[in-house]
Amino acid sequence: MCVGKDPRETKAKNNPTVEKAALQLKDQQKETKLTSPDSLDPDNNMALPNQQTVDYPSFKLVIVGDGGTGKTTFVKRHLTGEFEKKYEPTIGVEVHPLDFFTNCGKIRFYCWDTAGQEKFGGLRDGYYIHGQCAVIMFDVTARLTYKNVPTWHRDLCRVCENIPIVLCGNKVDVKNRQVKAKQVTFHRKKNLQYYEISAKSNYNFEKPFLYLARKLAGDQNLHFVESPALAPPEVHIDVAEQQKNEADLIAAAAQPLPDDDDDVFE
Ligand SMILES: Nc1nc2c(ncn2[C@@H]2O[C@H](COP(=O)(O)OP(=O)(O)OP(=O)(O)O)[C@@H](O)[C@H]2O)c(=O)[nH]1
Ligand SMILES: [Mg+2]
Repeated sequence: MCVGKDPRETKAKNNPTVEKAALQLKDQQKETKLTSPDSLDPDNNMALPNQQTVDYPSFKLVIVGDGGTGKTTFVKRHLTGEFEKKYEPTIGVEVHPLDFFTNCGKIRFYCWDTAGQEKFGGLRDGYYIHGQCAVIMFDVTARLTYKNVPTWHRDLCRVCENIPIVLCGNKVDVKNRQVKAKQVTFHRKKNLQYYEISAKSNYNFEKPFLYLARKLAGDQNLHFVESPALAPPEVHIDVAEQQKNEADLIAAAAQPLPDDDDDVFE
């Protein structure tokens, strides 16, 4: 459920523009049956007006999360082959088309890379309108960015109901992480997919896109037939360490959810 106690929610609920857009989205989603690759709608482009549109299925992917968690870096691995060492906060939103080749044909994600920092947030809710899938990113080396995940999720779901969402814990290449794999439980409460990723080492880069493509196509067997051209890894991940993290995640999934009232993280 996406209803929360965040004060911003009340503000947006009273905002007729956002409300209207959300209703329109609901209608649109009812009409568009994304149940099989055949029904992927090639005209359903979510590019900016001055952006090239394409004659293969394309989807608006909204990427949110605190400032500095690595959203822009993640998107740019695919796009430019460059890793941004210097942190330059995104202002408002940047839209990047990312193409993937699947056994069902080509698919494009228009990645709406939003600004995490409050002061650069711009239209925020407005950027979410007509979002068809989403990535919520946090930084495993910064506890606060995980604590803020529920707020990002609530804000997003207020505008985009029932879209597939992937939670990504980025920067798993860093040795002393603050958010351990087994402490990540939010996705289980809200039925999201979770991946540990490292934009810097390309670790699991494709996983979020593959998950979303499968959901949107309604085909669990969809797979990528070509790897996207990525920049060479900047660092190499400690494979043994990460295998342990993945094992911890699986073990944690078998445990009952912590009995905290929605989203408290110590
Ligand atoms: N170690 C490590 N650093 C990373 C990784 N991904 C991003 N960074 C660094 O994190 C910093 C922030 O990255 P950005 O991609 O600009 O963060 P953002 O989420 O787009 O930030 P906003 O635009 O403010 O919302 C940069 O200095 C990146 O070099 C990663 O996987 N590992
Ligand atoms: Mg950015």
